[in-house]
Amino acid sequence: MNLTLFDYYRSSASYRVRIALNLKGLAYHRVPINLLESEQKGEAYRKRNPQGFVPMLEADGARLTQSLAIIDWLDSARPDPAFYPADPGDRAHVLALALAVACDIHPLNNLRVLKHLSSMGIEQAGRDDWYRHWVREGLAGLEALAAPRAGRFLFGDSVTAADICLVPQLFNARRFEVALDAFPTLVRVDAEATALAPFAEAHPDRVAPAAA
Ligand SMILES: N[C@@H](CCC(=O)N[C@@H](CS)C(=O)NCC(=O)O)C(=O)O
Repeated sequence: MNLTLFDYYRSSASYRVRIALNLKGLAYHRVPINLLESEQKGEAYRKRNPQGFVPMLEADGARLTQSLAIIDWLDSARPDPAFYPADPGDRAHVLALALAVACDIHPLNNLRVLKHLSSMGIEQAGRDDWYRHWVREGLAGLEALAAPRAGRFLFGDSVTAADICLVPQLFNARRFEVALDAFPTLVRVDAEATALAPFAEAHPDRVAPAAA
């Protein structure tokens, strides 16, 4: 497979896809897109991804967007190790955990949202408060949903798509100094997962551009 990932080192949606590629043992070429310079909104990049977001994966010429769709495609193309349990009910639970991050937390705190708050005159302290509020509220829901069925990982003892979404979200939460004491299951699972090579090798510090 010829794989090219267009990403940004600190983008958590990109971080998810790097983890997923590593878990599948797939080699890929990275093309960094600088979000701070708005490269994702430029004409050249929008020709590849009209939504103007990272990540985007080119796979043998096909252009794949949306991190969870890319992760799902990877799981179909390379089923081992599976990102979802086989049982339909368990699968729905894991997908719900992943979506709790990808749909309920992440979009509220995206760069374009924070920039818009800024353009509405909301100062840094207000933007930080916004960020922390939605992360705390989202993580509280995720902790409550995950804890009863968590094992070594968010669901049972194997890595799933839920862990792939959790780790980048906690990286972001720490970056914005959100206290995580109230989320013991999430913090414990994050420590388990980040100790694994496919997660460690996808970490923003490992893929950061030299000058960052
Ligand atoms: N739902 C999309 C979200 C993609 C997304 O929001 N990416 C962010 C970086 S994490 C981005 O490109 N932001 C650019 C912007 O906000 O202008 C996914 O999961 O791939």
